[in-house]
Amino acid sequence: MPKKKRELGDLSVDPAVLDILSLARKEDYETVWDRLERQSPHCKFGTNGVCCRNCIMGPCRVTEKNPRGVCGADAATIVARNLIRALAAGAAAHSDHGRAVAVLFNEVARDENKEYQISDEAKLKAIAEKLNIDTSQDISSIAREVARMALEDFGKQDEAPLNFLKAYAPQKRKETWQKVEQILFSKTDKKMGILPRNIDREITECMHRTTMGVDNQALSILAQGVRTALADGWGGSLIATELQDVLFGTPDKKVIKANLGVLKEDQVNIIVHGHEPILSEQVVAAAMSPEMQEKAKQVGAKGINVAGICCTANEVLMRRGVPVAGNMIHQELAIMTGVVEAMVVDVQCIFPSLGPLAKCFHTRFISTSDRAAFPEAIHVQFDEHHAREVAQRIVEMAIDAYSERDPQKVHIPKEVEEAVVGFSVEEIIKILGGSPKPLVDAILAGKIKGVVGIVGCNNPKVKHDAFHISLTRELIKKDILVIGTGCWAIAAAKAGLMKIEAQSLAGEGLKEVCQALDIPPVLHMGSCVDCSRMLVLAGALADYLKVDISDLPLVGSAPEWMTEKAVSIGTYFVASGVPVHLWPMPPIGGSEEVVGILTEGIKELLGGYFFVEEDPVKTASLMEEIIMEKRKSF
Ligand code: SF4
Ligand code: MSK
Repeated sequence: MPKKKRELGDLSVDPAVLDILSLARKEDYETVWDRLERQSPHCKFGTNGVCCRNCIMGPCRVTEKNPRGVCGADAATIVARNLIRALAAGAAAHSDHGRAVAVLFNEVARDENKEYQISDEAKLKAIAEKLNIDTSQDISSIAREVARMALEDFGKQDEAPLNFLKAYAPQKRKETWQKVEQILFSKTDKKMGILPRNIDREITECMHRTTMGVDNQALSILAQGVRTALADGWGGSLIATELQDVLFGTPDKKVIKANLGVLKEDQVNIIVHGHEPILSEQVVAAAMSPEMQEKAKQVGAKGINVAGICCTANEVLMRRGVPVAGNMIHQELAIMTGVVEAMVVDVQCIFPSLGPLAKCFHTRFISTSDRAAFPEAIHVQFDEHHAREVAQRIVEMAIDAYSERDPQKVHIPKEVEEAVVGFSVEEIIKILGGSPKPLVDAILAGKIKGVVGIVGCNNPKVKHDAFHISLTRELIKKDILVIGTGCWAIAAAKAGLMKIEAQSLAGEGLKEVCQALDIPPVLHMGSCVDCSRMLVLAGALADYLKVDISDLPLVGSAPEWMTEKAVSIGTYFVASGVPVHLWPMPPIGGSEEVVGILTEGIKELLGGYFFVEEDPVKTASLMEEIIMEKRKSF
């Protein structure tokens, strides 16, 4: 018997989503929620992390009755191995993004690529200073040296920690990491390094250690997971953010528009979706050129409208003020509006369902990366050396599609919200008058009790945006400043929580501070790789107060997480000393030992730890308790 579909109201809190979902049900367009229903109930072995496919003597599924795989691996080994394999994949995604930026930056520094340029010399010098590079040299020499040190972090073979981690992590935290390595060695007689040496090496070592018959002890496996996550947060992701700022500009405060209502009936609509601004910056520039705008007019459109989805949206809205059509779960729905001429994608969080769906419309679904192919996509190979030409070709394809639009299929939800975005660390410090002091003073005075950083995704298992919004509202009511990135940030923007008017939703203390600074109580800090901005901000506060990050009243959360990247993000925050909330429960329930290490044992060592809670209001209260406890010794 076919399963009964969930009520629409249970799927999302976003009226634009519900509007398109009722259209999808009427027209029988398949969505992510339909596929989730067909995949449910999910396999319990997978959900608990006790299914192992790491060799062909298996697959093995361990149970109480049958507690070991064919090779003898127990539940703790299998769960820990599965977890760090996911973490390694997430770190690889962020860091491969970082590498692409570093390689391009190196070419620009060497004058080998004229399609891009150094846009922010002040940021370049600030990075160089941190890396102890002589900033009295000419800009190209500084850039070449920064590029060398960034690329070295992906390839050096010595045992020293990453250049960028050494340059950016706060002093006390670096001491904590060294101490933890010594404690682990003295307790176990086994070297358990957690300071990353080379971004690629840590990811490779995760894969090596988790192959059959190598590392078979949960603590040892998880320590390598911590090292790999640190290689991502203070390495790959940080390099991506910092060098993107140099190439494309460091974000500053600006007002943008958010939700599906940003799509325009009388214009050529291009959606950029994925993650890397190397592509999207060029598409935006090409679309805005007078030549392309004129071409669009020749086919009867009033112009070209570029909007973003997912973290590509976050990249171009932070720097260019490009409107955002939605977060991860909007990707199929945007096509269903019938007005998207081109959906242009690169890597990460892109549903392979988009190709077949686009075929029901006039939409050109265009893939661009040699790392990512999709069924029924039109592939236009992106090439950084001919970036403008390729971007122009893509825009022309969108213009050509305009005349094929079927007016019968046009259905644009009216929802649009305004949001104030662009809060890079540099912009926050500028707003604070040049130093973290006013923020620290507000925290010390109790006007702001603490800060919560929220990250991550949408997951159709969780009512879309509901946890993000409810948790954020509860926190600001409690005088807790909320900062964050990724699809959470888009949820908050769509819900109006990033408007200046949202100050009225904050508690008295937070409201007063936000009014004085003319900022919303909820700050958009960028894309998922820009979680590194939150690490840098935490580090700046810790160094200013000469304390460790774990002493600060900070908490993290990934309330609707789904991707392996979130495993890495959550772990690098925990390893940097921040307690991190998660929902849904990660696939570790099959081992009490692993759960114990990640929720308890790790706290003694690193100060951060994970906790899981399903209810947003309860989560906010738990976070407040943690913050108030930290404030006692702050
Ligand atoms: Fe089974 Fe061990 Fe092979 Fe995993 S590594 S599939 S537990 S035999
Ligand atoms: S896009 S990683 S769903 S935040 Fe970065 Fe959104 Fe999560 Fe993808």
